Amino acid sequence: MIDQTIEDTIIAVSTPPGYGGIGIVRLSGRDSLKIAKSLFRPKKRISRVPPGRAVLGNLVNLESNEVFDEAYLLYFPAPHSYTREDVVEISCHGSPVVMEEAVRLGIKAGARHARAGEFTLRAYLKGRIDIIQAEAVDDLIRAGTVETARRVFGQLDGKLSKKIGEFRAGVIDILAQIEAAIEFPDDRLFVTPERIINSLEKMIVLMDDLMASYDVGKALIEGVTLAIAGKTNVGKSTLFNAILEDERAIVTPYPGTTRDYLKEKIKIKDVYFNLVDMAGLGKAGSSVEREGIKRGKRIASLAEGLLILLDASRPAGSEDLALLEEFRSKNVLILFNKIDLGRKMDITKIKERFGQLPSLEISALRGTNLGRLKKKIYEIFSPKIENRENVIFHMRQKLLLEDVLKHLKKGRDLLIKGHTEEICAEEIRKTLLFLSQLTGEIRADDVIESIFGRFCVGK
Ligand SMILES: Nc1nc2c(ncn2[C@@H]2O[C@H](COP(=O)(O)OP(=O)(O)O)[C@@H](O)[C@H]2O)c(=O)[nH]1
Ligand SMILES: [Mg+2]
Repeated sequence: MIDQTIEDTIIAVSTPPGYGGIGIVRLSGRDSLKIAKSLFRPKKRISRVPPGRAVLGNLVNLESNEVFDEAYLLYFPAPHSYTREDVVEISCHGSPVVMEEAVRLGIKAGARHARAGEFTLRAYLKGRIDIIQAEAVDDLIRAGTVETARRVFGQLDGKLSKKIGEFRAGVIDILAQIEAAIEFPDDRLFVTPERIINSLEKMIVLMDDLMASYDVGKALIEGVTLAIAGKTNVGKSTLFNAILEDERAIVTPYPGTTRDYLKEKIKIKDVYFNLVDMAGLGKAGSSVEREGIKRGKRIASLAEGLLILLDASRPAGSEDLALLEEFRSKNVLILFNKIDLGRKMDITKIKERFGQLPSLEISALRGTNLGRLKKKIYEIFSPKIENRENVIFHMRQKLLLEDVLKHLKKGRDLLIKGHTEEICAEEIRKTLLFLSQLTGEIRADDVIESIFGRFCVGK
Protein backbone atom coordinates (compact mmCIF):
# COMPACT_ATOMS: atom_id res chain seq x y z
CA MET A 1 0.00 0.00 0.00
CA ILE A 2 2.69 2.47 1.04
CA ASP A 3 5.00 1.45 -1.79
CA GLN A 4 2.29 1.48 -4.41
CA THR A 5 1.49 5.13 -3.96
CA ILE A 6 4.91 6.64 -3.47
CA GLU A 7 5.21 7.35 -7.18
CA ASP A 8 2.17 9.66 -7.14
CA THR A 9 2.54 13.39 -7.00
CA ILE A 10 0.64 14.60 -3.95
CA ILE A 11 -0.95 17.92 -3.11
CA ALA A 12 -2.47 19.45 0.03
CA VAL A 13 -3.00 22.68 1.90
CA SER A 14 -0.12 22.80 4.39
CA THR A 15 -1.27 25.72 6.55
CA PRO A 16 -3.92 25.14 9.23
CA PRO A 17 -7.61 25.15 8.32
CA GLY A 18 -9.41 28.48 8.53
CA TYR A 19 -8.67 32.02 7.39
CA GLY A 20 -5.13 33.37 7.44
CA GLY A 21 -2.92 36.13 6.11
CA ILE A 22 -1.20 33.65 3.85
CA GLY A 23 -1.82 30.02 3.05
CA ILE A 24 0.44 27.46 1.50
CA VAL A 25 -0.44 24.71 -0.94
CA ARG A 26 2.29 22.12 -1.26
CA LEU A 27 3.08 19.54 -3.91
CA SER A 28 5.58 16.70 -3.80
CA GLY A 29 6.50 14.15 -6.46
CA ARG A 30 8.04 14.06 -9.87
CA ASP A 31 5.23 16.00 -11.61
CA SER A 32 5.07 18.77 -9.00
CA LEU A 33 6.38 21.55 -11.20
CA LYS A 34 4.37 20.49 -14.25
CA ILE A 35 1.17 20.37 -12.22
CA ALA A 36 1.94 23.67 -10.47
CA LYS A 37 2.39 25.32 -13.83
CA SER A 38 -1.12 24.26 -14.77
CA LEU A 39 -2.57 26.57 -12.16
CA PHE A 40 0.13 29.20 -11.71
CA ARG A 41 1.16 31.78 -14.30
CA PRO A 42 4.30 33.86 -13.63
CA LYS A 43 3.90 37.61 -14.08
CA LYS A 44 7.19 37.93 -15.90
CA ARG A 45 8.17 35.64 -18.70
CA ILE A 46 10.81 33.21 -17.47
CA SER A 47 12.57 30.44 -19.34
CA ARG A 48 12.66 28.16 -16.29
CA VAL A 49 11.65 28.27 -12.66
CA PRO A 50 14.75 28.97 -10.55
CA PRO A 51 15.22 26.56 -7.61
CA GLY A 52 14.66 27.97 -4.13
CA ARG A 53 13.68 31.44 -5.34
CA ALA A 54 10.24 32.98 -5.08
CA VAL A 55 8.50 33.59 -8.39
CA LEU A 56 5.58 36.04 -8.37
CA GLY A 57 2.52 35.14 -10.40
CA ASN A 58 -1.19 34.46 -10.46
CA LEU A 59 -3.32 31.49 -9.67
CA VAL A 60 -5.41 30.86 -12.70
CA ASN A 61 -7.98 28.43 -13.99
CA LEU A 62 -6.49 27.89 -17.42
CA GLU A 63 -9.68 26.48 -18.89
CA SER A 64 -11.72 29.59 -18.23
CA ASN A 65 -8.64 31.80 -18.13
CA GLU A 66 -9.87 33.29 -14.84
CA VAL A 67 -7.35 34.60 -12.34
CA PHE A 68 -8.40 33.99 -8.73
CA ASP A 69 -5.39 35.08 -6.65
CA GLU A 70 -1.87 36.38 -6.67
CA ALA A 71 0.78 34.02 -5.31
CA TYR A 72 4.43 33.15 -4.94
CA LEU A 73 5.76 29.86 -6.18
CA LEU A 74 8.80 28.20 -4.64
CA TYR A 75 10.44 25.24 -6.31
CA PHE A 76 12.74 22.80 -4.49
CA PRO A 77 14.11 20.24 -6.93
CA ALA A 78 14.96 16.77 -5.63
CA PRO A 79 16.85 15.87 -3.54
CA HIS A 80 17.13 19.25 -1.83
CA SER A 81 13.62 19.36 -0.44
CA TYR A 82 11.59 18.32 2.58
CA THR A 83 10.65 15.01 0.99
CA ARG A 84 13.75 14.56 -1.19
CA GLU A 85 11.35 14.65 -4.12
CA ASP A 86 10.54 17.62 -6.33
CA VAL A 87 8.55 19.95 -4.10
CA VAL A 88 6.58 23.07 -5.00
CA GLU A 89 5.09 25.44 -2.48
CA ILE A 90 2.52 27.98 -3.55
CA SER A 91 1.98 30.83 -1.09
CA CYS A 92 -1.29 32.57 -1.73
CA HIS A 93 -3.80 34.40 0.45
CA GLY A 94 -4.98 32.32 3.37
CA SER A 95 -8.45 31.90 1.97
CA PRO A 96 -9.90 28.41 2.29
CA VAL A 97 -11.76 28.69 -1.03
CA VAL A 98 -8.69 29.91 -2.91
CA MET A 99 -6.53 27.12 -1.50
CA GLU A 100 -9.18 24.48 -2.13
CA GLU A 101 -9.54 25.67 -5.70
CA ALA A 102 -5.77 25.41 -6.19
CA VAL A 103 -5.85 21.87 -4.79
CA ARG A 104 -8.82 20.98 -7.01
CA LEU A 105 -7.01 22.22 -10.12
CA GLY A 106 -3.86 20.38 -9.08
CA ILE A 107 -5.80 17.14 -8.75
CA LYS A 108 -7.40 17.75 -12.14
CA ALA A 109 -3.92 18.12 -13.57
CA GLY A 110 -2.84 14.73 -12.20
CA ALA A 111 -1.96 15.12 -8.53
CA ARG A 112 -3.49 13.07 -5.73
CA HIS A 113 -4.68 14.53 -2.45
CA ALA A 114 -2.03 13.86 0.22
CA ARG A 115 -2.96 11.74 3.20
CA ALA A 116 -2.24 12.74 6.80
CA GLY A 117 1.51 13.06 7.31
CA GLU A 118 2.33 11.91 3.80
CA PHE A 119 4.95 14.59 3.10
CA THR A 120 6.88 13.56 6.20
CA LEU A 121 6.27 9.89 5.41
CA ARG A 122 8.02 10.42 2.10
CA ALA A 123 10.93 12.15 3.81
CA TYR A 124 11.24 8.94 5.84
CA LEU A 125 10.76 6.53 2.95
CA LYS A 126 13.35 8.42 0.91
CA GLY A 127 15.77 8.18 3.81
CA ARG A 128 16.11 11.87 4.68
CA ILE A 129 14.90 11.30 8.23
CA ASP A 130 14.40 8.24 10.40
CA ILE A 131 11.29 7.31 12.37
CA ILE A 132 12.42 9.07 15.55
CA GLN A 133 12.86 12.28 13.59
CA ALA A 134 9.48 11.81 11.93
CA GLU A 135 7.82 11.41 15.31
CA ALA A 136 9.54 14.61 16.42
CA VAL A 137 8.02 16.59 13.53
CA ASP A 138 4.55 16.10 14.96
CA ASP A 139 5.74 16.67 18.53
CA LEU A 140 7.34 19.95 17.52
CA ILE A 141 4.13 21.19 15.92
CA ARG A 142 2.16 20.33 19.03
CA ALA A 143 4.70 21.43 21.65
CA GLY A 144 3.03 23.47 24.38
CA THR A 145 6.11 25.32 25.59
CA VAL A 146 9.35 26.58 24.14
CA GLU A 147 11.27 24.23 26.44
CA THR A 148 9.45 21.26 24.93
CA ALA A 149 9.92 22.62 21.41
CA ARG A 150 13.65 23.04 22.01
CA ARG A 151 13.98 19.46 23.28
CA VAL A 152 11.90 18.06 20.46
CA PHE A 153 13.86 19.99 17.88
CA GLY A 154 17.01 18.31 19.13
CA GLN A 155 15.43 15.01 18.14
CA LEU A 156 14.29 16.33 14.81
CA ASP A 157 17.86 17.37 14.32
CA GLY A 158 18.98 13.79 14.92
CA LYS A 159 20.33 13.92 18.48
CA LEU A 160 18.42 10.91 19.77
CA SER A 161 18.99 8.98 16.55
CA LYS A 162 22.70 9.57 17.00
CA LYS A 163 22.52 8.23 20.54
CA ILE A 164 20.73 5.10 19.34
CA GLY A 165 23.41 4.76 16.66
CA GLU A 166 26.04 4.86 19.40
CA PHE A 167 24.18 2.15 21.29
CA ARG A 168 24.15 0.01 18.21
CA ALA A 169 27.86 0.57 17.65
CA GLY A 170 28.39 -0.39 21.29
CA VAL A 171 26.43 -3.62 20.90
CA ILE A 172 28.34 -4.51 17.75
CA ASP A 173 31.58 -3.82 19.53
CA ILE A 174 30.62 -6.15 22.37
CA LEU A 175 29.65 -8.81 19.86
CA ALA A 176 33.06 -8.40 18.22
CA GLN A 177 34.76 -8.83 21.59
CA ILE A 178 32.80 -12.03 22.12
CA GLU A 179 33.72 -13.32 18.67
CA ALA A 180 37.34 -12.66 19.48
CA ALA A 181 37.02 -14.51 22.77
CA ILE A 182 35.51 -17.48 20.98
CA GLU A 183 38.03 -17.55 18.17
CA PHE A 184 41.16 -16.93 20.16
CA PRO A 185 40.47 -18.61 23.46
CA ASP A 186 44.15 -18.34 24.35
CA ASP A 187 44.11 -14.56 24.33
CA ARG A 188 41.87 -14.60 27.39
CA LEU A 189 43.97 -11.86 28.82
CA PHE A 190 42.29 -9.34 26.56
CA VAL A 191 38.72 -10.55 26.28
CA THR A 192 37.78 -12.08 29.57
CA PRO A 193 34.12 -12.69 30.45
CA GLU A 194 34.59 -10.05 33.15
CA ARG A 195 35.48 -7.49 30.55
CA ILE A 196 32.42 -8.34 28.49
CA ILE A 197 30.21 -8.21 31.55
CA ASN A 198 31.71 -4.84 32.34
CA SER A 199 30.97 -3.45 28.86
CA LEU A 200 27.43 -4.79 29.05
CA GLU A 201 26.95 -3.24 32.45
CA LYS A 202 27.98 0.21 31.23
CA MET A 203 25.61 -0.04 28.31
CA ILE A 204 22.73 -1.16 30.53
CA VAL A 205 23.18 1.85 32.83
CA LEU A 206 23.07 4.29 29.91
CA MET A 207 20.02 2.67 28.35
CA ASP A 208 18.19 2.39 31.63
CA ASP A 209 18.71 6.09 32.08
CA LEU A 210 17.36 6.88 28.63
CA MET A 211 14.36 4.66 29.20
CA ALA A 212 13.65 6.35 32.53
CA SER A 213 13.55 9.70 30.74
CA TYR A 214 10.16 8.73 29.32
CA ASP A 215 8.46 10.07 32.45
CA VAL A 216 10.01 13.46 31.83
CA GLY A 217 9.24 13.27 28.12
CA LYS A 218 5.63 12.39 28.75
CA ALA A 219 5.28 15.23 31.24
CA LEU A 220 6.76 17.69 28.74
CA ILE A 221 4.40 16.62 25.98
CA GLU A 222 1.21 15.90 27.87
CA GLY A 223 1.64 17.92 31.04
CA VAL A 224 2.03 16.69 34.61
CA THR A 225 -1.16 15.25 36.07
CA LEU A 226 -1.88 16.63 39.53
CA ALA A 227 -4.89 15.34 41.41
CA ILE A 228 -6.50 17.20 44.29
CA ALA A 229 -7.36 14.57 46.88
CA GLY A 230 -9.05 14.88 50.23
CA LYS A 231 -12.23 13.92 51.99
CA THR A 232 -15.43 15.65 51.04
CA ASN A 233 -16.03 19.32 51.85
CA VAL A 234 -12.39 20.17 52.59
CA GLY A 235 -12.43 22.65 49.70
CA LYS A 236 -11.07 20.69 46.72
CA SER A 237 -13.38 22.27 44.17
CA THR A 238 -12.80 25.71 45.67
CA LEU A 239 -9.05 25.20 45.33
CA PHE A 240 -9.43 23.84 41.80
CA ASN A 241 -11.35 26.96 40.78
CA ALA A 242 -8.94 29.25 42.60
CA ILE A 243 -5.90 27.81 40.83
CA LEU A 244 -7.67 27.98 37.47
CA GLU A 245 -8.98 31.45 38.30
CA ASP A 246 -12.30 30.26 36.97
CA GLU A 247 -15.57 28.98 38.42
CA ARG A 248 -15.12 25.65 36.70
CA ALA A 249 -16.22 23.24 39.43
CA ILE A 250 -19.45 23.51 41.38
CA VAL A 251 -18.88 24.47 45.00
CA THR A 252 -21.55 24.02 47.64
CA PRO A 253 -21.53 23.66 51.42
CA TYR A 254 -22.99 20.19 50.94
CA PRO A 255 -20.69 17.20 51.07
CA GLY A 256 -20.61 15.00 47.99
CA THR A 257 -21.20 17.72 45.39
CA THR A 258 -18.40 16.61 43.09
CA ARG A 259 -19.13 13.05 42.03
CA ASP A 260 -17.22 12.64 38.82
CA TYR A 261 -13.91 14.28 38.07
CA LEU A 262 -12.91 17.45 36.21
CA LYS A 263 -9.63 18.00 34.44
CA GLU A 264 -8.14 21.31 33.27
CA LYS A 265 -4.76 22.39 31.96
CA ILE A 266 -2.84 25.16 33.66
CA LYS A 267 0.55 26.56 32.80
CA ILE A 268 2.98 27.53 35.53
CA LYS A 269 6.09 29.15 34.08
CA ASP A 270 7.04 26.82 31.24
CA VAL A 271 5.25 23.69 32.42
CA TYR A 272 1.74 22.41 31.82
CA PHE A 273 -0.14 20.73 34.64
CA ASN A 274 -3.34 18.77 34.24
CA LEU A 275 -5.21 19.62 37.39
CA VAL A 276 -7.88 17.13 38.45
CA ASP A 277 -10.72 17.80 40.86
CA MET A 278 -12.64 14.79 42.03
CA ALA A 279 -15.03 13.30 44.52
CA GLY A 280 -14.04 13.24 48.17
CA LEU A 281 -12.07 10.17 49.13
CA GLY A 282 -13.85 9.24 52.29
CA LYS A 283 -16.98 7.38 53.30
CA ALA A 284 -19.57 7.17 50.59
CA GLY A 285 -23.18 8.11 51.18
CA SER A 286 -24.72 6.85 47.96
CA SER A 287 -23.81 4.44 45.19
CA VAL A 288 -22.99 7.36 42.85
CA GLU A 289 -20.61 8.64 45.46
CA ARG A 290 -19.11 5.21 45.88
CA GLU A 291 -18.36 5.06 42.16
CA GLY A 292 -16.89 8.57 42.33
CA ILE A 293 -14.59 7.49 45.15
CA LYS A 294 -13.50 4.41 43.25
CA ARG A 295 -12.60 6.51 40.24
CA GLY A 296 -10.96 9.08 42.44
CA LYS A 297 -8.67 6.51 44.01
CA ARG A 298 -7.65 5.27 40.60
CA ILE A 299 -6.94 8.79 39.38
CA ALA A 300 -4.95 9.52 42.52
CA SER A 301 -2.84 6.42 42.12
CA LEU A 302 -2.15 7.15 38.45
CA ALA A 303 -1.42 10.87 38.88
CA GLU A 304 2.18 12.03 38.85
CA GLY A 305 1.50 14.26 41.83
CA LEU A 306 -1.07 14.68 44.57
CA LEU A 307 -2.27 17.72 46.43
CA ILE A 308 -3.73 16.23 49.59
CA LEU A 309 -6.12 18.74 51.03
CA LEU A 310 -7.04 18.83 54.72
CA ASP A 311 -9.56 21.07 56.43
CA ALA A 312 -7.35 22.67 59.09
CA SER A 313 -10.33 24.33 60.76
CA ARG A 314 -11.28 20.93 62.19
CA PRO A 315 -9.29 18.33 64.07
CA ALA A 316 -7.73 15.70 61.83
CA GLY A 317 -9.99 12.70 61.36
CA SER A 318 -9.15 9.10 60.68
CA GLU A 319 -10.07 9.55 57.02
CA ASP A 320 -7.48 12.33 56.65
CA LEU A 321 -4.77 10.22 58.20
CA ALA A 322 -5.71 7.14 56.20
CA LEU A 323 -5.42 9.13 53.00
CA LEU A 324 -1.98 10.46 53.92
CA GLU A 325 -0.84 6.96 54.84
CA GLU A 326 -2.16 5.49 51.62
CA PHE A 327 -0.36 7.94 49.36
CA ARG A 328 2.69 8.91 51.42
CA SER A 329 5.07 7.16 49.06
CA LYS A 330 3.80 9.20 46.13
CA ASN A 331 4.83 12.68 45.11
CA VAL A 332 2.64 14.58 47.57
CA LEU A 333 2.10 18.14 48.74
CA ILE A 334 -0.03 18.45 51.89
CA LEU A 335 -2.28 21.49 51.95
CA PHE A 336 -3.84 22.72 55.19
CA ASN A 337 -6.90 24.59 53.94
CA LYS A 338 -9.39 27.01 55.52
CA ILE A 339 -6.80 28.67 57.72
CA ASP A 340 -9.00 31.78 57.58
CA LEU A 341 -11.30 29.94 60.03
CA GLY A 342 -8.50 29.37 62.52
CA ARG A 343 -6.42 26.25 63.07
CA LYS A 344 -8.13 23.43 64.97
CA MET A 345 -6.00 20.77 63.39
CA ASP A 346 -2.76 19.77 65.04
CA ILE A 347 -0.65 20.80 62.06
CA THR A 348 2.66 20.27 63.86
CA LYS A 349 1.77 16.72 64.71
CA ILE A 350 0.84 15.86 61.14
CA LYS A 351 4.02 17.50 59.88
CA GLU A 352 6.03 15.39 62.30
CA ARG A 353 4.29 12.19 61.37
CA PHE A 354 4.67 12.78 57.62
CA GLY A 355 7.93 14.64 57.93
CA GLN A 356 9.21 13.89 54.47
CA LEU A 357 6.18 15.42 52.76
CA PRO A 358 6.20 19.13 51.94
CA SER A 359 3.22 21.14 53.11
CA LEU A 360 1.63 24.59 52.96
CA GLU A 361 -1.14 26.42 54.78
CA ILE A 362 -3.71 28.05 52.53
CA SER A 363 -7.17 29.44 52.25
CA ALA A 364 -8.66 28.42 48.94
CA LEU A 365 -11.66 30.66 49.56
CA ARG A 366 -9.71 33.81 50.43
CA GLY A 367 -6.84 33.10 48.08
CA THR A 368 -4.26 33.09 50.88
CA ASN A 369 -0.89 31.69 49.79
CA LEU A 370 -2.04 30.77 46.30
CA GLY A 371 1.02 32.42 44.75
CA ARG A 372 3.27 30.40 47.01
CA LEU A 373 1.26 27.31 46.20
CA LYS A 374 1.88 27.69 42.48
CA LYS A 375 5.55 28.21 43.13
CA LYS A 376 5.68 25.07 45.24
CA ILE A 377 3.75 23.07 42.65
CA TYR A 378 6.30 24.09 40.08
CA GLU A 379 9.25 23.24 42.32
CA ILE A 380 7.93 19.88 43.44
CA PHE A 381 6.13 18.51 40.42
CA SER A 382 7.72 19.98 37.30
CA PRO A 383 9.59 17.40 35.22
CA LYS A 384 13.15 16.95 36.36
CA ILE A 385 15.04 17.41 33.14
CA GLU A 386 18.28 18.21 34.94
CA ASN A 387 21.10 17.97 32.47
CA ARG A 388 19.70 15.10 30.51
CA GLU A 389 21.05 15.11 27.03
CA ASN A 390 18.25 13.04 25.58
CA VAL A 391 14.64 12.51 26.54
CA ILE A 392 12.29 10.04 24.90
CA PHE A 393 8.74 11.14 24.24
CA HIS A 394 6.97 8.05 23.02
CA MET A 395 5.73 4.82 24.53
CA ARG A 396 6.85 3.11 21.32
CA GLN A 397 10.43 4.15 22.00
CA LYS A 398 10.19 3.14 25.62
CA LEU A 399 8.85 -0.33 24.84
CA LEU A 400 11.60 -1.00 22.30
CA LEU A 401 14.27 0.14 24.73
CA GLU A 402 12.73 -2.21 27.27
CA ASP A 403 13.16 -5.08 24.79
CA VAL A 404 16.75 -4.09 24.16
CA LEU A 405 17.46 -3.96 27.87
CA LYS A 406 15.80 -7.28 28.53
CA HIS A 407 18.17 -9.07 26.17
CA LEU A 408 21.25 -7.16 27.27
CA LYS A 409 20.54 -8.08 30.88
CA LYS A 410 19.84 -11.66 29.98
CA GLY A 411 23.12 -11.85 28.07
CA ARG A 412 24.98 -10.39 31.04
CA ASP A 413 23.34 -12.77 33.50
CA LEU A 414 24.17 -15.79 31.35
CA LEU A 415 27.85 -14.85 31.40
CA ILE A 416 27.74 -14.21 35.13
CA LYS A 417 26.25 -17.66 35.65
CA GLY A 418 29.14 -19.13 33.69
CA HIS A 419 27.43 -19.93 30.39
CA THR A 420 29.44 -19.80 27.19
CA GLU A 421 30.09 -16.67 25.19
CA GLU A 422 28.14 -18.15 22.28
CA ILE A 423 24.93 -18.29 24.26
CA CYS A 424 25.47 -14.78 25.55
CA ALA A 425 26.13 -13.49 22.02
CA GLU A 426 22.86 -14.98 20.84
CA GLU A 427 20.95 -12.85 23.35
CA ILE A 428 22.86 -9.73 22.61
CA ARG A 429 22.43 -10.07 18.88
CA LYS A 430 18.66 -9.92 19.40
CA THR A 431 18.94 -6.31 20.56
CA LEU A 432 20.03 -5.20 17.10
CA LEU A 433 16.59 -5.97 15.73
CA PHE A 434 14.90 -3.75 18.31
CA LEU A 435 17.41 -0.95 17.83
CA SER A 436 16.65 -1.02 14.10
CA GLN A 437 12.95 -0.83 14.79
CA LEU A 438 13.55 2.12 17.06
CA THR A 439 15.02 4.25 14.30
CA GLY A 440 12.78 2.69 11.68
CA GLU A 441 15.56 1.06 9.70
CA ILE A 442 13.39 -1.99 9.81
CA ARG A 443 10.08 -0.84 8.51
CA ALA A 444 6.87 -1.97 10.15
CA ASP A 445 3.88 -0.72 8.22
CA ASP A 446 1.46 -0.83 11.14
CA VAL A 447 3.82 1.33 13.17
CA ILE A 448 4.15 3.72 10.26
CA GLU A 449 0.41 4.00 9.94
CA SER A 450 -0.07 4.74 13.59
CA ILE A 451 2.71 7.35 13.64
CA PHE A 452 1.74 9.22 10.49
CA GLY A 453 -1.98 8.84 11.12
CA ARG A 454 -1.56 11.28 14.05
CA PHE A 455 -0.25 13.98 11.74
CA CYS A 456 -2.37 16.60 10.07
CA VAL A 457 -2.90 16.58 6.32
CA GLY A 458 -0.34 18.76 4.58
CA LYS A 459 2.51 17.90 6.98
N1 LIG B 1 -13.79 29.49 55.16
C1 LIG B 1 -13.39 28.75 54.14
N2 LIG B 1 -14.28 27.98 53.52
C2 LIG B 1 -13.84 27.23 52.46
C3 LIG B 1 -12.49 27.25 52.04
N3 LIG B 1 -12.39 26.40 51.01
C4 LIG B 1 -13.60 25.89 50.78
N4 LIG B 1 -14.51 26.38 51.67
C5 LIG B 1 -15.92 26.06 51.76
O1 LIG B 1 -16.09 24.69 52.06
C6 LIG B 1 -17.25 24.19 51.44
C7 LIG B 1 -16.89 22.97 50.58
O2 LIG B 1 -16.06 23.39 49.54
P1 LIG B 1 -15.84 22.53 48.23
O3 LIG B 1 -14.82 23.24 47.42
O4 LIG B 1 -17.15 22.20 47.56
O5 LIG B 1 -15.25 21.20 48.88
P2 LIG B 1 -14.98 19.79 48.19
O6 LIG B 1 -16.11 18.92 48.57
O7 LIG B 1 -13.72 19.32 48.79
O8 LIG B 1 -14.89 20.01 46.72
C8 LIG B 1 -17.84 25.32 50.63
O9 LIG B 1 -18.87 25.93 51.36
C9 LIG B 1 -16.66 26.27 50.47
O10 LIG B 1 -17.04 27.60 50.31
C10 LIG B 1 -11.58 28.09 52.77
O11 LIG B 1 -10.37 28.17 52.46
N5 LIG B 1 -12.09 28.81 53.80
MG1 LIG C 1 -15.97 19.19 45.16
